Amino acid sequence: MHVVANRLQLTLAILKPDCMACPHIVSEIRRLIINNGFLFVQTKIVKLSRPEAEEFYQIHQEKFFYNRLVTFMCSGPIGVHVLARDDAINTWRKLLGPTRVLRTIFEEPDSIRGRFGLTDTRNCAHGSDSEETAKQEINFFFPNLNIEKWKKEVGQFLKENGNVVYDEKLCEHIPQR
Ligand code: IDP
Ligand code: MG
Repeated sequence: MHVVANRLQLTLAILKPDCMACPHIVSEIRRLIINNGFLFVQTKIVKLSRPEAEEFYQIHQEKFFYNRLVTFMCSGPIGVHVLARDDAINTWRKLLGPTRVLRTIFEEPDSIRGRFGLTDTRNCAHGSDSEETAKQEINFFFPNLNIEKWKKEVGQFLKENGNVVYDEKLCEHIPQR
């Protein structure tokens, strides 16, 4: 496992209800995340209430797709992951591929959305789009995670060649202190 300790960045990834309904797709995406050098910092599987989904996507409340997006996002369990890597935000969005699946399946067929997305709304997974939104989104799901403290402590630990082990059951990398 190689992680660039001094440029760690955190992002929020969500495996959406369409994806979570297919265990083999969940496994494949988790494998891709690990093979692309990310650490799973925190994981939880939750089902959002409608008000929670509305709050998470409030930035889109004026968009034509808002209602169907919120309905979809609270239709079943979602897998929520805080991921860490150097350049985590852009790297995860690049792996995901563009938002609109019906174009992405032609333009970036090897991306996650290209391979597994169903429609423009049911597009398999989410990724934060900036440091600012990553912070807000991580805080939305994991209010007790102190991002700066985590980066400092785990960054230092990794720089000193500290080892992390992936716990498949928890879907988290655990520092071996
Ligand atoms: P992103 O997820 O790639 O950041 P956003 O523009 O932030 O894309 O949109 C949030 C989510 O809203 C998308 O992931 C998708 O589920 C849904 N969405 C975005 N644009 C459309 C659209 O044109 N039609 C239907 N659903 C859309
Ligand atoms: Mg977005």
